[in-house]
Amino acid sequence: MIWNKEAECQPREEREKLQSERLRETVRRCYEHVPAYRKKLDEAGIRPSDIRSIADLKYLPFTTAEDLRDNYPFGMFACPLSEVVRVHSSSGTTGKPKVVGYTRNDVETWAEVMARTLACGGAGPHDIIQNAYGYGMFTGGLGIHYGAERMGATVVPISGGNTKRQVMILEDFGSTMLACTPSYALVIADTAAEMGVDLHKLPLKYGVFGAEPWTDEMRREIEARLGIRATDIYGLSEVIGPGVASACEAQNGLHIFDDHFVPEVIDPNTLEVLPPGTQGELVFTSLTKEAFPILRYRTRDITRLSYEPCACGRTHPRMQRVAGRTDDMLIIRGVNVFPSQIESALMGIEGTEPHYVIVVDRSQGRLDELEVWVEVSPELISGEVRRLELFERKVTAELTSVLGLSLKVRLVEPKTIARSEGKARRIIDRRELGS
Ligand code: DLL
Repeated sequence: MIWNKEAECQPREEREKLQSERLRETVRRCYEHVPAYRKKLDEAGIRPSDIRSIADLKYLPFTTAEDLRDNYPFGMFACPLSEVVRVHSSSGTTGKPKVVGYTRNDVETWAEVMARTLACGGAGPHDIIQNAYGYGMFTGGLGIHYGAERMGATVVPISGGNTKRQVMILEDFGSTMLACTPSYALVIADTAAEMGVDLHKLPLKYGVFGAEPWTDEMRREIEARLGIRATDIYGLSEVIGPGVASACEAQNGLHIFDDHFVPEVIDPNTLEVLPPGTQGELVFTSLTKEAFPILRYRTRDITRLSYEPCACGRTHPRMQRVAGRTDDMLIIRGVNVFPSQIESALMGIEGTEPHYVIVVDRSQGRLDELEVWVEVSPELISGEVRRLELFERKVTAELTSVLGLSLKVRLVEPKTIARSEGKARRIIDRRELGS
Protein backbone atom coordinates (compact mmCIF):
# COMPACT_ATOMS: atom_id res chain seq x y z
CA MET A 1 0.00 0.00 0.00
CA ILE A 2 1.16 3.53 -0.76
CA TRP A 3 -0.02 5.74 2.09
CA ASN A 4 -0.26 9.07 0.24
CA LYS A 5 -0.21 8.37 -3.47
CA GLU A 6 -0.67 11.96 -4.49
CA ALA A 7 2.42 13.10 -2.62
CA GLU A 8 4.56 9.99 -2.99
CA CYS A 9 3.99 9.50 -6.72
CA GLN A 10 3.96 13.19 -7.65
CA PRO A 11 5.75 13.87 -10.96
CA ARG A 12 9.26 15.15 -10.27
CA GLU A 13 8.73 18.47 -12.03
CA GLU A 14 5.80 19.33 -9.81
CA ARG A 15 7.71 18.14 -6.78
CA GLU A 16 10.59 20.48 -7.60
CA LYS A 17 8.20 23.42 -7.82
CA LEU A 18 6.80 22.55 -4.43
CA GLN A 19 10.31 22.15 -3.02
CA SER A 20 11.31 25.58 -4.33
CA GLU A 21 8.33 27.28 -2.66
CA ARG A 22 8.96 25.48 0.58
CA LEU A 23 12.67 26.17 0.54
CA ARG A 24 12.12 29.91 0.17
CA GLU A 25 9.82 29.87 3.17
CA THR A 26 12.23 27.77 5.24
CA VAL A 27 15.21 30.02 4.53
CA ARG A 28 13.16 33.09 5.39
CA ARG A 29 12.03 31.47 8.63
CA CYS A 30 15.58 30.54 9.61
CA TYR A 31 16.89 34.00 8.80
CA GLU A 32 14.18 35.84 10.70
CA HIS A 33 13.91 33.64 13.76
CA VAL A 34 17.23 31.91 14.41
CA PRO A 35 20.19 34.20 15.17
CA ALA A 36 22.70 31.39 14.47
CA TYR A 37 21.33 30.99 10.91
CA ARG A 38 21.11 34.72 10.33
CA LYS A 39 24.79 35.01 11.29
CA LYS A 40 25.83 32.18 8.98
CA LEU A 41 23.83 33.54 6.05
CA ASP A 42 25.14 37.07 6.63
CA GLU A 43 28.70 35.76 6.74
CA ALA A 44 28.12 33.91 3.47
CA GLY A 45 26.67 37.12 1.98
CA ILE A 46 23.30 35.52 1.27
CA ARG A 47 19.94 37.18 1.73
CA PRO A 48 16.83 34.99 1.85
CA SER A 49 15.62 36.65 -1.37
CA ASP A 50 18.69 35.25 -3.19
CA ILE A 51 17.31 31.72 -2.77
CA ARG A 52 14.68 31.35 -5.49
CA SER A 53 14.54 27.68 -6.32
CA ILE A 54 15.70 24.30 -5.11
CA ALA A 55 18.68 24.62 -7.47
CA ASP A 56 19.95 27.42 -5.18
CA LEU A 57 20.31 25.02 -2.27
CA LYS A 58 24.03 24.74 -2.97
CA TYR A 59 24.60 28.37 -1.96
CA LEU A 60 23.43 27.86 1.60
CA PRO A 61 25.94 27.28 4.38
CA PHE A 62 26.15 23.86 6.08
CA THR A 63 24.92 23.13 9.59
CA THR A 64 26.76 20.67 11.82
CA ALA A 65 26.25 18.88 15.13
CA GLU A 66 28.59 21.47 16.68
CA ASP A 67 26.18 24.26 15.72
CA LEU A 68 23.45 22.45 17.61
CA ARG A 69 25.64 21.96 20.64
CA ASP A 70 26.78 25.60 20.58
CA ASN A 71 23.15 26.65 20.77
CA TYR A 72 22.13 24.11 23.39
CA PRO A 73 19.38 23.60 24.38
CA PHE A 74 16.82 25.72 22.48
CA GLY A 75 18.93 28.25 20.55
CA MET A 76 18.14 26.78 17.11
CA PHE A 77 14.36 26.87 17.60
CA ALA A 78 12.56 29.09 15.11
CA CYS A 79 9.53 29.81 17.27
CA PRO A 80 8.83 30.68 20.90
CA LEU A 81 8.68 27.76 23.33
CA SER A 82 5.00 28.46 23.80
CA GLU A 83 4.45 27.05 20.29
CA VAL A 84 6.63 23.99 20.90
CA VAL A 85 4.52 21.02 21.98
CA ARG A 86 7.32 18.45 22.25
CA VAL A 87 11.09 18.16 22.55
CA HIS A 88 13.32 15.16 21.90
CA SER A 89 17.05 14.72 22.12
CA SER A 90 19.71 12.52 20.72
CA SER A 91 22.69 11.67 22.85
CA GLY A 92 26.03 11.63 21.13
CA THR A 93 28.94 9.78 22.62
CA THR A 94 30.30 12.90 24.30
CA GLY A 95 29.05 16.15 25.74
CA LYS A 96 25.59 17.63 25.71
CA PRO A 97 22.73 16.06 23.77
CA LYS A 98 21.32 17.57 20.59
CA VAL A 99 17.89 18.97 21.42
CA VAL A 100 15.12 19.26 18.83
CA GLY A 101 11.59 20.68 19.05
CA TYR A 102 8.22 20.23 17.33
CA THR A 103 5.20 22.47 16.92
CA ARG A 104 1.77 20.92 16.64
CA ASN A 105 2.11 21.05 12.83
CA ASP A 106 5.53 19.37 13.04
CA VAL A 107 4.00 16.50 15.02
CA GLU A 108 1.39 16.21 12.24
CA THR A 109 4.07 16.16 9.54
CA TRP A 110 5.97 13.53 11.47
CA ALA A 111 2.88 11.31 11.80
CA GLU A 112 2.35 11.65 8.02
CA VAL A 113 5.89 10.62 7.03
CA MET A 114 5.81 7.81 9.59
CA ALA A 115 2.51 6.51 8.19
CA ARG A 116 4.23 6.47 4.78
CA THR A 117 7.15 4.57 6.33
CA LEU A 118 4.96 1.93 7.95
CA ALA A 119 3.05 1.46 4.67
CA CYS A 120 6.40 1.03 2.88
CA GLY A 121 7.12 -1.75 5.37
CA GLY A 122 3.85 -3.52 4.51
CA ALA A 123 1.49 -2.22 7.21
CA GLY A 124 -2.09 -1.02 6.80
CA PRO A 125 -4.95 -0.02 9.10
CA HIS A 126 -5.62 -3.66 10.04
CA ASP A 127 -2.20 -4.38 11.41
CA ILE A 128 -1.11 -4.75 15.01
CA ILE A 129 2.20 -2.97 15.38
CA GLN A 130 4.36 -4.02 18.31
CA ASN A 131 6.53 -0.99 18.92
CA ALA A 132 9.69 -2.12 20.70
CA TYR A 133 11.65 1.06 20.01
CA GLY A 134 12.42 2.94 23.22
CA TYR A 135 9.88 5.56 24.29
CA GLY A 136 11.33 8.71 25.81
CA MET A 137 13.77 11.29 24.57
CA PHE A 138 14.75 8.92 21.73
CA THR A 139 12.60 9.62 18.65
CA GLY A 140 12.05 5.94 17.75
CA GLY A 141 9.23 5.11 20.17
CA LEU A 142 6.95 8.12 19.77
CA GLY A 143 7.77 8.46 16.07
CA ILE A 144 6.48 4.99 15.22
CA HIS A 145 3.61 5.43 17.69
CA TYR A 146 2.14 8.53 16.04
CA GLY A 147 2.58 7.08 12.55
CA ALA A 148 0.79 3.88 13.54
CA GLU A 149 -2.10 5.83 15.06
CA ARG A 150 -2.30 8.09 12.02
CA MET A 151 -2.61 5.01 9.86
CA GLY A 152 -5.33 3.60 12.03
CA ALA A 153 -3.33 0.50 12.92
CA THR A 154 -3.36 -0.89 16.45
CA VAL A 155 -0.20 0.13 18.25
CA VAL A 156 1.20 -1.88 21.14
CA PRO A 157 3.45 0.63 22.94
CA ILE A 158 5.64 -1.95 24.66
CA SER A 159 8.94 0.01 24.27
CA GLY A 160 12.32 -1.78 24.35
CA GLY A 161 13.44 -4.46 26.79
CA ASN A 162 11.90 -7.28 28.81
CA THR A 163 12.41 -9.64 25.90
CA LYS A 164 10.45 -12.60 27.25
CA ARG A 165 7.45 -10.34 27.57
CA GLN A 166 7.99 -9.18 23.97
CA VAL A 167 7.74 -12.80 22.82
CA MET A 168 4.68 -13.43 24.98
CA ILE A 169 2.92 -10.36 23.52
CA LEU A 170 3.87 -11.32 19.96
CA GLU A 171 2.20 -14.65 20.60
CA ASP A 172 -0.83 -13.58 22.66
CA PHE A 173 -1.75 -10.38 20.78
CA GLY A 174 -0.88 -11.77 17.37
CA SER A 175 1.19 -8.72 16.43
CA THR A 176 1.63 -8.54 12.65
CA MET A 177 4.44 -5.98 12.55
CA LEU A 178 7.47 -5.58 14.79
CA ALA A 179 9.31 -2.26 15.10
CA CYS A 180 12.73 -2.16 16.79
CA THR A 181 16.44 -1.98 15.98
CA PRO A 182 17.73 -4.84 13.80
CA SER A 183 20.04 -5.98 16.59
CA TYR A 184 17.12 -6.18 19.01
CA ALA A 185 15.08 -8.16 16.47
CA LEU A 186 17.77 -10.84 16.70
CA VAL A 187 17.64 -10.81 20.49
CA ILE A 188 13.88 -11.35 20.28
CA ALA A 189 14.41 -14.22 17.81
CA ASP A 190 16.96 -15.89 20.11
CA THR A 191 14.72 -15.49 23.13
CA ALA A 192 11.72 -16.92 21.27
CA ALA A 193 13.82 -19.96 20.34
CA GLU A 194 14.85 -20.44 23.98
CA MET A 195 11.23 -20.22 25.05
CA GLY A 196 10.26 -22.82 22.45
CA VAL A 197 8.13 -20.32 20.51
CA ASP A 198 8.25 -20.76 16.74
CA LEU A 199 7.97 -17.25 15.30
CA HIS A 200 7.18 -18.68 11.87
CA LYS A 201 3.92 -19.99 13.23
CA LEU A 202 2.76 -16.61 14.60
CA PRO A 203 0.81 -13.98 12.64
CA LEU A 204 3.94 -11.76 12.52
CA LYS A 205 4.54 -10.73 8.88
CA TYR A 206 6.52 -7.52 8.77
CA GLY A 207 9.32 -5.70 10.55
CA VAL A 208 10.51 -2.10 10.28
CA PHE A 209 14.07 -1.89 11.49
CA GLY A 210 16.51 1.00 11.70
CA ALA A 211 18.29 3.49 13.98
CA GLU A 212 21.63 1.73 13.42
CA PRO A 213 23.63 0.51 10.43
CA TRP A 214 22.91 -3.01 9.21
CA THR A 215 23.57 -4.91 6.02
CA ASP A 216 21.47 -6.65 3.40
CA GLU A 217 22.92 -9.95 4.63
CA MET A 218 21.66 -9.13 8.11
CA ARG A 219 18.25 -8.32 6.65
CA ARG A 220 18.03 -11.76 5.07
CA GLU A 221 19.13 -13.39 8.32
CA ILE A 222 16.39 -11.53 10.23
CA GLU A 223 13.81 -12.39 7.57
CA ALA A 224 14.71 -16.07 7.81
CA ARG A 225 14.77 -16.19 11.59
CA LEU A 226 11.54 -14.31 12.16
CA GLY A 227 9.73 -15.46 9.04
CA ILE A 228 8.87 -11.89 7.99
CA ARG A 229 9.60 -9.20 5.41
CA ALA A 230 12.12 -6.79 6.95
CA THR A 231 12.31 -3.16 5.87
CA ASP A 232 15.12 -0.70 6.46
CA ILE A 233 13.85 2.59 7.88
CA TYR A 234 16.07 5.62 8.31
CA GLY A 235 15.94 8.92 10.11
CA LEU A 236 17.66 11.19 12.57
CA SER A 237 16.46 13.45 15.33
CA GLU A 238 17.96 16.58 13.78
CA VAL A 239 15.81 16.13 10.67
CA ILE A 240 12.63 14.81 12.39
CA GLY A 241 13.38 11.33 13.79
CA PRO A 242 12.39 8.12 11.97
CA GLY A 243 10.31 8.90 8.86
CA VAL A 244 13.00 10.53 6.74
CA ALA A 245 13.41 7.56 4.39
CA SER A 246 12.23 3.99 4.01
CA ALA A 247 12.91 1.02 1.78
CA CYS A 248 9.92 -0.35 -0.14
CA GLU A 249 8.91 -3.78 -1.42
CA ALA A 250 11.45 -3.45 -4.26
CA GLN A 251 14.22 -3.72 -1.60
CA ASN A 252 16.52 -1.53 -3.62
CA GLY A 253 17.29 1.57 -1.58
CA LEU A 254 15.30 3.83 0.72
CA HIS A 255 12.85 6.45 -0.59
CA ILE A 256 13.55 9.86 0.89
CA PHE A 257 10.34 11.83 1.49
CA ASP A 258 11.74 14.80 -0.36
CA ASP A 259 8.59 16.90 -0.29
CA HIS A 260 9.65 17.40 3.37
CA PHE A 261 13.41 16.71 3.45
CA VAL A 262 15.75 17.39 0.52
CA PRO A 263 18.88 15.27 0.32
CA GLU A 264 22.30 16.05 -1.10
CA VAL A 265 25.47 13.98 -1.01
CA ILE A 266 28.76 15.80 -0.55
CA ASP A 267 32.44 14.99 -0.43
CA PRO A 268 33.12 15.29 3.33
CA ASN A 269 36.58 16.73 2.68
CA THR A 270 36.01 19.26 -0.10
CA LEU A 271 32.30 19.84 0.75
CA GLU A 272 31.57 19.70 -2.95
CA VAL A 273 28.12 18.35 -4.01
CA LEU A 274 28.51 14.94 -5.68
CA PRO A 275 26.47 13.65 -8.63
CA PRO A 276 23.85 10.89 -8.12
CA GLY A 277 25.44 7.47 -7.80
CA THR A 278 28.57 8.73 -6.06
CA GLN A 279 29.15 7.77 -2.46
CA GLY A 280 29.61 10.52 0.09
CA GLU A 281 28.14 12.23 3.15
CA LEU A 282 24.39 12.71 3.26
CA VAL A 283 23.14 16.26 3.88
CA PHE A 284 19.53 17.27 4.61
CA THR A 285 17.49 20.45 4.40
CA SER A 286 13.99 20.43 5.90
CA LEU A 287 11.23 22.05 3.87
CA THR A 288 8.20 22.13 6.16
CA LYS A 289 9.46 22.17 9.72
CA GLU A 290 8.46 25.04 11.97
CA ALA A 291 10.11 24.67 15.38
CA PHE A 292 13.37 23.19 14.22
CA PRO A 293 14.00 23.91 10.54
CA ILE A 294 17.41 22.75 9.40
CA LEU A 295 19.59 23.94 6.51
CA ARG A 296 22.06 21.58 4.87
CA TYR A 297 22.65 19.45 7.92
CA ARG A 298 25.72 17.23 7.68
CA THR A 299 24.51 13.83 8.92
CA ARG A 300 27.91 12.06 8.75
CA ASP A 301 26.05 9.09 7.24
CA ILE A 302 27.63 7.62 4.12
CA THR A 303 25.43 6.71 1.17
CA ARG A 304 24.67 7.43 -2.49
CA LEU A 305 21.53 8.81 -4.14
CA SER A 306 19.52 7.60 -7.11
CA TYR A 307 16.81 9.46 -9.04
CA GLU A 308 15.98 6.46 -11.24
CA PRO A 309 12.30 5.43 -11.23
CA CYS A 310 11.41 2.67 -8.79
CA ALA A 311 9.21 -0.35 -9.51
CA CYS A 312 6.90 0.61 -6.62
CA GLY A 313 5.80 3.81 -8.36
CA ARG A 314 7.03 6.26 -5.75
CA THR A 315 8.91 9.18 -7.27
CA HIS A 316 10.94 9.95 -4.18
CA PRO A 317 14.67 9.60 -4.79
CA ARG A 318 16.38 6.68 -3.12
CA MET A 319 19.40 6.49 -0.87
CA GLN A 320 21.34 3.31 -0.70
CA ARG A 321 21.36 1.56 2.67
CA VAL A 322 23.75 3.55 4.93
CA ALA A 323 27.26 2.09 4.57
CA GLY A 324 28.37 3.60 7.89
CA ARG A 325 29.17 6.92 9.49
CA THR A 326 32.20 9.04 8.77
CA ASP A 327 32.94 8.89 12.49
CA ASP A 328 32.62 5.06 12.56
CA MET A 329 34.99 4.52 9.69
CA LEU A 330 38.12 2.93 11.06
CA ILE A 331 41.46 3.74 9.53
CA ILE A 332 43.66 0.76 10.27
CA ARG A 333 47.26 1.09 9.07
CA GLY A 334 46.03 3.37 6.32
CA VAL A 335 43.18 1.13 5.16
CA ASN A 336 39.60 2.38 5.50
CA VAL A 337 37.31 -0.16 7.11
CA PHE A 338 33.57 0.11 7.65
CA PRO A 339 31.97 -2.20 10.22
CA SER A 340 29.36 -3.03 7.54
CA GLN A 341 32.03 -4.70 5.39
CA ILE A 342 32.89 -6.96 8.30
CA GLU A 343 29.22 -7.70 8.96
CA SER A 344 28.59 -8.63 5.31
CA ALA A 345 31.51 -11.02 5.25
CA LEU A 346 30.62 -12.63 8.58
CA MET A 347 26.99 -13.16 7.60
CA GLY A 348 28.16 -15.06 4.53
CA ILE A 349 29.96 -17.70 6.57
CA GLU A 350 27.95 -20.68 7.76
CA GLY A 351 28.49 -21.31 11.49
CA THR A 352 28.92 -17.72 12.64
CA GLU A 353 26.13 -16.05 14.59
CA PRO A 354 25.00 -12.48 13.82
CA HIS A 355 26.58 -11.17 17.03
CA TYR A 356 30.00 -9.58 16.73
CA VAL A 357 32.15 -6.76 17.97
CA ILE A 358 35.16 -5.06 16.43
CA VAL A 359 38.08 -4.24 18.70
CA VAL A 360 40.79 -1.83 17.65
CA ASP A 361 43.93 -1.66 19.71
CA ARG A 362 47.42 -0.27 19.62
CA SER A 363 48.90 -2.14 22.57
CA GLN A 364 51.58 -4.16 20.79
CA GLY A 365 54.05 -1.55 19.62
CA ARG A 366 52.67 1.25 17.53
CA LEU A 367 50.66 -0.35 14.77
CA ASP A 368 46.88 -0.50 14.97
CA GLU A 369 45.47 -3.95 15.39
CA LEU A 370 42.07 -5.13 14.40
CA GLU A 371 40.36 -7.97 16.17
CA VAL A 372 36.91 -9.29 15.38
CA TRP A 373 35.07 -11.23 18.05
CA VAL A 374 32.26 -13.31 16.71
CA GLU A 375 29.93 -15.80 18.31
CA VAL A 376 29.76 -19.24 16.75
CA SER A 377 26.99 -21.78 16.73
CA PRO A 378 26.64 -24.02 19.81
CA GLU A 379 27.42 -27.12 17.66
CA LEU A 380 30.78 -25.72 16.64
CA ILE A 381 31.77 -24.60 20.10
CA SER A 382 30.91 -27.95 21.68
CA GLY A 383 32.64 -29.92 18.93
CA GLU A 384 36.29 -30.84 18.43
CA VAL A 385 38.97 -28.25 19.13
CA ARG A 386 40.63 -29.05 15.81
CA ARG A 387 37.45 -28.21 13.92
CA LEU A 388 37.14 -24.92 15.75
CA GLU A 389 40.74 -24.03 14.90
CA LEU A 390 40.16 -24.74 11.24
CA PHE A 391 37.00 -22.66 11.34
CA GLU A 392 38.83 -19.75 12.97
CA ARG A 393 41.39 -19.88 10.17
CA LYS A 394 38.66 -19.88 7.59
CA VAL A 395 36.94 -16.82 9.07
CA THR A 396 40.27 -15.01 9.38
CA ALA A 397 41.16 -15.75 5.75
CA GLU A 398 37.76 -14.59 4.55
CA LEU A 399 37.85 -11.29 6.44
CA THR A 400 41.47 -10.66 5.49
CA SER A 401 40.66 -11.03 1.84
CA VAL A 402 37.54 -8.83 1.99
CA LEU A 403 39.26 -6.03 3.90
CA GLY A 404 42.72 -6.34 2.41
CA LEU A 405 44.16 -6.16 5.87
CA SER A 406 45.55 -8.64 8.35
CA LEU A 407 43.49 -9.09 11.49
CA LYS A 408 42.73 -11.50 14.28
CA VAL A 409 39.51 -13.37 14.74
CA ARG A 410 38.38 -14.55 18.13
CA LEU A 411 35.58 -17.08 18.15
CA VAL A 412 33.50 -16.77 21.26
CA GLU A 413 30.73 -18.81 22.84
CA PRO A 414 27.11 -18.03 22.16
CA LYS A 415 25.75 -15.22 24.37
CA THR A 416 29.12 -13.77 25.38
CA ILE A 417 28.76 -10.57 23.37
CA ALA A 418 26.59 -7.95 25.05
CA ARG A 419 23.05 -7.74 23.68
CA SER A 420 21.32 -4.45 23.03
CA GLU A 421 17.70 -3.40 23.40
CA GLY A 422 18.38 -0.32 21.30
CA LYS A 423 21.35 0.69 19.19
CA ALA A 424 24.07 -1.96 19.27
CA ARG A 425 27.63 -0.96 20.11
CA ARG A 426 29.79 -2.74 17.55
CA ILE A 427 33.14 -1.01 17.93
CA ILE A 428 35.47 -0.95 20.89
CA ASP A 429 38.27 1.47 20.10
CA ARG A 430 41.00 1.11 22.68
CA ARG A 431 43.42 3.38 20.86
CA GLU A 432 42.05 6.49 22.56
CA LEU A 433 42.91 5.11 25.97
CA GLY A 434 46.50 6.28 25.56
CA SER A 435 48.08 2.82 25.32
O1 DLL B 1 17.87 6.69 15.26
C1 DLL B 1 15.86 7.73 14.44
C2 DLL B 1 15.29 6.41 14.10
C3 DLL B 1 14.52 5.73 15.02
C4 DLL B 1 15.50 5.86 12.84
C5 DLL B 1 13.97 4.50 14.71
C6 DLL B 1 14.94 4.64 12.49
C7 DLL B 1 14.19 3.97 13.43
P1 DLL B 1 19.00 9.30 16.18
O2 DLL B 1 19.00 8.65 17.52
O3 DLL B 1 19.10 10.78 16.13
O4 DLL B 1 17.68 8.96 15.42
O5 DLL B 1 20.17 8.65 15.34
C8 DLL B 1 20.34 8.97 13.99
O6 DLL B 1 21.19 6.77 13.48
O7 DLL B 1 22.35 9.59 11.65
C9 DLL B 1 22.33 7.15 11.47
O8 DLL B 1 23.70 7.20 11.75
C10 DLL B 1 21.69 6.10 12.33
N1 DLL B 1 20.58 5.45 11.62
C11 DLL B 1 19.26 5.68 11.74
N2 DLL B 1 18.57 4.85 10.91
C12 DLL B 1 19.49 4.10 10.26
C13 DLL B 1 19.42 3.06 9.28
C14 DLL B 1 17.22 7.71 15.09
N3 DLL B 1 18.29 2.59 8.81
C15 DLL B 1 21.47 8.17 13.39
N4 DLL B 1 20.60 2.56 8.81
C16 DLL B 1 21.62 8.43 11.90
C17 DLL B 1 21.77 3.01 9.27
C18 DLL B 1 20.77 4.50 10.70
N5 DLL B 1 21.89 3.95 10.21
